[in-house]
Amino acid sequence: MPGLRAPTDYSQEPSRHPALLVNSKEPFNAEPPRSSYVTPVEFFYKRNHGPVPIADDIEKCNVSMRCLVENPKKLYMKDILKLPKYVVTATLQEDCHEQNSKGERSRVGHSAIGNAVWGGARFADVLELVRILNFSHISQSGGKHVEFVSIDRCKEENEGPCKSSIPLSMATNPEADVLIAYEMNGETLNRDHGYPLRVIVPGVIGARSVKWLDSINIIAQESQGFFMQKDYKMFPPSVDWDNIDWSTRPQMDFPVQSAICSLDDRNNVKPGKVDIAGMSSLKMGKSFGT
Ligand SMILES: Nc1nc2c(c(=O)[nH]1)N[C@H]1C(S)=C(S)[C@@H](COP(=O)(O)O)O[C@H]1N2
Ligand SMILES: [Mo]
Repeated sequence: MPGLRAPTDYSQEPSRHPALLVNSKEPFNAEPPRSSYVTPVEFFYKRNHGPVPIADDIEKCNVSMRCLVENPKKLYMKDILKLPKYVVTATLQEDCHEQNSKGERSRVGHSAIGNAVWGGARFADVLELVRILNFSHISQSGGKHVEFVSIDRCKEENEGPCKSSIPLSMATNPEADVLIAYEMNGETLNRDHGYPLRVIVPGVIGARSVKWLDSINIIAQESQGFFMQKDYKMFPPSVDWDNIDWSTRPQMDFPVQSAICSLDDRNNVKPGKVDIAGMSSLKMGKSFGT
């Protein structure tokens, strides 16, 4: 995308809060310390698969919409800002068992989970710009899935972009609140979280909320990207790296998550009444209570 570039090394990474629990420095992968109901941006978990892209010229940045659409279109920032703005409080969480190539879970703290107030345009409105109507299951040219393609260079994609898709029926459903977001907690999205534009898919694993969005493809089948086909899938315990069958359905559902946030793991308590606070996240990803 003109105006946005993907560095090949980690020399131009943004600065990060020292309280983050770091799993990996390059690419940067960190979990939040315990905080509040709405996770402050600096504490929000960060999950990158390559160096963080740099936007040099925001006016030139655009997202191309193509493939099975009758009228391919380039969407500039100003076009997206013209659409009605929606503000959605949604939980984002990593797939519950993200693993590295050795099959080890990358987890040091509670979990890579956070709740933020995302601001942006609704995908259902964006798709209407290419004449795909709300509540469509299939576009006129036979598109059934919406693929999001980023600009960053991911190791798993052999230095190519991150790709994921969601069904067209979800993207065109205004009530699903799928966003093309430019704000997080009332501030302009920062570099780690996808500046200038990212997707937010409430209630679906974080991997589908593609950051540093470069293009949107309307396609007949699910995205063939690594993160859809060769990662982020749920298997029963009998499956191991030798007998794994990758042809199963990509994981979309939000794993139910709950945690006790206070007391802390090592608190001593006196006999009697104690207050305990915690959180749980539900299927739709829009509620996250304490
Ligand atoms: N372009 C791009 N989008 C991406 C990723 C990435 O590495 N590159 N990581 C995904 C994963 S696995 C998760 S869990 C979320 C994390 O979003 P966050 O870093 O804003 O918390 O972004 C998703 N979108
Ligand atoms: Mo993730």
